[in-house]
Amino acid sequence: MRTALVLALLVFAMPAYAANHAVQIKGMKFHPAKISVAVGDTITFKNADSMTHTATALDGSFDTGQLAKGKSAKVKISAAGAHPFKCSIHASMKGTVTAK
Ligand SMILES: [Cu+2]
Repeated sequence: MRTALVLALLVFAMPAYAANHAVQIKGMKFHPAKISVAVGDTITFKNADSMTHTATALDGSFDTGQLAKGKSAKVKISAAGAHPFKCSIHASMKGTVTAK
């Protein structure tokens, strides 16, 4: 009984339709720079540049940390709304994740 309840809660908490989106960092830019997602989706940022970058939300909702050349990080978008982000090393690198 208890196991069934726990399983039911797990299924409820992790919808099967959560999607992963890919953003490439190349040429000091995010590709794409504007990403539309559903709340609960994940985004994988991959750094294809030779220098280190980050993807850091201005509202603190996500942060890849420092990504060296060839590294990637997956972040989860948990809140609805627009989340502007930037590279914390290069202020000119900007983008926006919009979640609904
Ligand atoms: Cu950068």
